[in-house]
Amino acid sequence: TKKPVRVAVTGAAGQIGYSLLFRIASGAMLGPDQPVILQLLDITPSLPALAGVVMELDDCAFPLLQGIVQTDDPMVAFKDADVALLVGARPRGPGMERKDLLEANGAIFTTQGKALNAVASRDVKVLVVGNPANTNAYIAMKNAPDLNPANFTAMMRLDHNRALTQIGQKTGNAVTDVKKVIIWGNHSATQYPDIFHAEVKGQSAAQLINDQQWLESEFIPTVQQRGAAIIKARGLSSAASAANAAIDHIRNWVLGTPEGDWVTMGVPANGEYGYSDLIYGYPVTCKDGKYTIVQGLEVSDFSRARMDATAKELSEERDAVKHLLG
Ligand code: NAX
Repeated sequence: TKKPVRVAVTGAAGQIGYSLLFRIASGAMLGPDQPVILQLLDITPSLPALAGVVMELDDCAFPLLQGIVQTDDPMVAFKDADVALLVGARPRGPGMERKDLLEANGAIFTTQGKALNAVASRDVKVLVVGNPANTNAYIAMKNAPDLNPANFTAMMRLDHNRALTQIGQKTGNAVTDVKKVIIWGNHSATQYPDIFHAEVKGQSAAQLINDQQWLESEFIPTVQQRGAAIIKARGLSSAASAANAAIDHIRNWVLGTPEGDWVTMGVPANGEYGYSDLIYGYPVTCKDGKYTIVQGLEVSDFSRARMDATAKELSEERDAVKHLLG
């Protein structure tokens, strides 16, 4: 039997946590033969609620779940962690400016980056879900100088999955027929969902759809604003779909992407497509537990303007948190 994988999850008592933990424990993330130990972190006032979630995990009697840690101390939660899902974050409160949100979350991700640096597995795979996800991942990465920066990623997969479904529905095809979409840049309303490399049943999606009006006035804004539409409809932010995207992100990173397709991950930019010193959404393929950015794709002027705009927002976020970097 395989050695258990230690999976740390922060914000474990929250909404996304409630959808995420049960699927990790069931084997949906790391495979049906991979035992796991859950190392759950939340803030002190949320520990009673976390205890309730742990009671429910116990009551599932998951065969793969070999242990559960509950704590309000990141040094305990991240101890020897192989995978760290950083979900917990400070939500934007009434009257809170973007700057205040960056500041409040900056403090959380500084502490968590330092704790990962001190106690996590040297190969820990980190996925930041808590918003602003890309900049939070950047802060954690900068506060973990002993870990490989490439192991810090931000979640763009929900946006990627949203785009797959929009294209499938528009063309009347199954989501499995749609491949190679890209969400460039930031997990925010400036993200650029790109269909120009996408394929539907092997055919160019852009040529098949051939509708610039739909692209600019429907597809791009629908994907960009989907989070807000869900809050409006549900009164709460996306949770089950966000948890599903986190599962997809880690599963592909660990177990690989299928031949002939790629996924979007927010990863450190080192000059690819002209961007650097940011956590930027790129198309990646994964093999043997490592991702590779897909290089050399042709970029039109239409795409470049949008890729630059989202990079500009990311560099402004980065500059606003410069004082928090290790
Ligand atoms: P909830 O407010 O339901 O849960 C957040 C949990 O985090 C709470 O239990 C809270 O006590 C905990 N928490 C707060 N500060 C913490 C800290 N310092 N250490 C550990 N735990 C802490 O939010 P939920 O709906 O679960 O969303 C979590 C985060 O995901 C939010 O920042 C949200 O904006 C973000 N999202 C990111 C998405 C993405 O695609 N990247 C999509 C969905 C979601 O909006």
